[in-house]
Amino acid sequence: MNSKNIAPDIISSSILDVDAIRADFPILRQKIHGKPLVYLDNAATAQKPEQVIKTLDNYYREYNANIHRGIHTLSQKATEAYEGARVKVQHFINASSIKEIIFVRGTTEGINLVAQSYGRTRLKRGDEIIISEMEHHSNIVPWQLLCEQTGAVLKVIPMNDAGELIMEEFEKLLGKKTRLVSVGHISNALGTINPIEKIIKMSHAYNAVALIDGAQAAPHMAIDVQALDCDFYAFSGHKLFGPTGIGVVYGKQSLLEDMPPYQGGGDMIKMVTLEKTLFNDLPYKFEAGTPHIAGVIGLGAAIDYVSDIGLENIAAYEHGLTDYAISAASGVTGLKLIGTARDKASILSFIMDGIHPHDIGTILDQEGIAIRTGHHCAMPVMEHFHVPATARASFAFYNKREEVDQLMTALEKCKEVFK
Ligand code: 7TS
Repeated sequence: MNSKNIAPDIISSSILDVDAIRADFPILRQKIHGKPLVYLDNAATAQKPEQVIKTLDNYYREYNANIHRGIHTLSQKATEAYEGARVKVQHFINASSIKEIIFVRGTTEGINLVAQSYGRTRLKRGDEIIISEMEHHSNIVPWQLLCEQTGAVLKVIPMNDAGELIMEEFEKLLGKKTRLVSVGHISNALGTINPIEKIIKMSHAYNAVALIDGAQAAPHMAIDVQALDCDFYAFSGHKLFGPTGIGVVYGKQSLLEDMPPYQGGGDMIKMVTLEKTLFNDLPYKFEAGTPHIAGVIGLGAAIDYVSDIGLENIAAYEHGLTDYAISAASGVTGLKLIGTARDKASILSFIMDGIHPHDIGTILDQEGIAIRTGHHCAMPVMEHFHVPATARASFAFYNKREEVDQLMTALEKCKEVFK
């Protein structure tokens, strides 16, 4: 089919066979308060396809065993599956080696690992760390803790009222003392896609390392850590249609080699005497104790699932869906979008005249529609826009335009209730 003559929104709505995709997600078949579930809280956590659920079930039924230590068949099978998932992650983000893929609990633990292992040994009093005004708390608090521990100073890139980073201000913050820059790829509270290529380049020009919080990006766009040239990249499995309690922090091998372990325990050692320990090689040096084996294997299955659909297709489809939702929301009088960046992904944060976001959430729930309301663990964003909370609808590739329409109808109903 020659797509050149077809309107872009028709192309984007037909990129994916969404009905077939939805059939893979058993949870989406249920009713809430007698209405079909409309799940629009994907930025908090995404639903799991049958392929992931079956992989977890199969692991526990067929080859549950501890890894890296057993000579028996089950342990070898579990180890193979666990390390196989590491290779899947490596390809998924195009890392140059499996040594650069560290399994952690999630984005939060990934950032804390870098703050404590890299930051605590490298930073000293007066050094500067730069984050942005739109960060999730998990990309703020670990740096505040590090500053308290080392005497380093935290600087913040401000944003404009559209929810875009002010790059001229970032340029001004960079200097000889900048050691580390840590920014979100996509804001969970606003949906802004940040110009991270530029941010990474500018950071490197000042010899600072750059960490990217990819929690909201990994489910929505293809990530290539080598092309980005970021030093660290963290994301969570549960937002990527995988299990909770598992995530990844990527780090450049040259940096990870020189970093001390984050935690001590089994599996991260080569040899222990009561006087001294010889640490294991990468990536095991950073994976102390029995890891979330099922989680890692399930994450591998989730990566297979999204890779089969294709991240480019997902991004194009969701782009169309987000544009459709933004345009539909503009037809709801009294609704104000929070976050109107030109480059925006899958998230619609909003407030409504005279209705508290929590009331919106409650009424929508009665209609079977799940959204999140609150500060979204990004209180500085709320402060910027002088609101205590927003209502937030966040989309995944299994969401349809009909669901956006249902959301808008339910918002009109909210207005009726509070008239
Ligand atoms: N960074 C961003 C940008 C996030 O959106 C989140 C979670 C995290 C870090 C932390 O991820 P975790 O998996 O370690 O918890 N964001 C959300 C949210 O928007 N609603 O619930 C969790």
